[in-house]
Amino acid sequence: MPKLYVASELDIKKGKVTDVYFERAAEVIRKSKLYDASVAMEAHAYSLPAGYEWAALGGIEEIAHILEGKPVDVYAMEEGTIFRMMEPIIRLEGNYASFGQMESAVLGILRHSTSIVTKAARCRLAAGDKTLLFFGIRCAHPAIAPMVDRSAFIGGCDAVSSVLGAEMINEKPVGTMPHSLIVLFGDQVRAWRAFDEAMPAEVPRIALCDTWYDERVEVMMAANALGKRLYGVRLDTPSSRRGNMRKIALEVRWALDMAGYKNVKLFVSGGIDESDIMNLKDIVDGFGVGTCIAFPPSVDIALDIVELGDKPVSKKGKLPGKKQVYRCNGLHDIVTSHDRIVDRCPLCGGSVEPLLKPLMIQGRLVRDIPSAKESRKIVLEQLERISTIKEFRSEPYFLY
Ligand code: PCP
Repeated sequence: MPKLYVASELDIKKGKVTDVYFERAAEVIRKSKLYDASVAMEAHAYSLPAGYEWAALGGIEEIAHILEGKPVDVYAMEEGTIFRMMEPIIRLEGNYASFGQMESAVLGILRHSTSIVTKAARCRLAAGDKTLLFFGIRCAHPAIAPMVDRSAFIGGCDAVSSVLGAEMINEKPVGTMPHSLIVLFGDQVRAWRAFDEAMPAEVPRIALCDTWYDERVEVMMAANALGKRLYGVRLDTPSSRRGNMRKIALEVRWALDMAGYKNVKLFVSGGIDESDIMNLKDIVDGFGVGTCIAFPPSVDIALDIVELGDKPVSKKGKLPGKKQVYRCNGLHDIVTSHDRIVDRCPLCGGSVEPLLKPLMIQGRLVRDIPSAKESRKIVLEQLERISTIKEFRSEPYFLY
């Protein structure tokens, strides 16, 4: 019987999704009777992908879920928090034997979600106030599509196209129409009209205008066919025909405006990345983005022991000791020892707040898990502040 190669929630919670060396380490610990190895482990990214000065945290809700019930204390930044390289983003404390085997799953969740949240946030920053829709589940295995959707939404996409993904974050899915519908009708005007007749009023009429003819020609055909009911047009011009997408978009916009269709929105999709968003955002109203968010550069997060018993330790290349990160309103971050209280930002004198806060004590949640919408708001507020900072420091300030 064919099957899906996916792990169940139970497999993950039981620590079966692990590297074999963690299983072997657990066996050695058992046989050596190293039962009381109490540790603190911190997750951090000691470098970020090229061109990144920050990343945005994802995966905290899922990590809380898989660690629930284990004798472990967890301190974490809020999901959606923008962080810099070398900052601890989450700390696990407890007996190594009780959670060490979860490292692969914890990092897998953190890295995958954070990489997507971060890329979506970069696209959001590039798009400014233009609409950013996530069309990316066709790039991901369906078993994890809702995670990909949720991360893209938290990062700042306005909506996701996926039915289940939207349902799981209490949002409405958003989309236009596929080329297959137009090809089935064999006539774009018949397809647009049929869509208009069949769909309830709340579904915006966004005509896909690139199937057979020149974009400008199809856009005017759609405007003439649907008139005032036409909400927008989408151009998904194949790469083989894209001499200059900016000029195509400009010409389409001009033609619509000239014909009295200033209100008709213009959306573009297909192979759109941050640079395309920057290049087109003054002309178009929105973007449908898939692959570049669903397959982002990987934010390399590691989990390291920083305290053994009550002694600071670490492997070389990492800073030993439990840490805290304080942030001021100017988005300066101060990394210091976890037990040092910092009241003021040493860089600007502003008041500061600790970012690592208790999430679980002995496997029990001690704070509310924000909704995807709330985490998204956290991202957007920080992006707003980032956009006003002239020179963003990519490293935190270290206060020993
Ligand atoms: C668009 C495009 C990609 C989707 C959106 C995301 O789909 O061709 O498949 O783009 P990206 O991953 O390149 O960013 P549609 O035009 O709806 O696809 P179809 O031709 O299947 O109708």
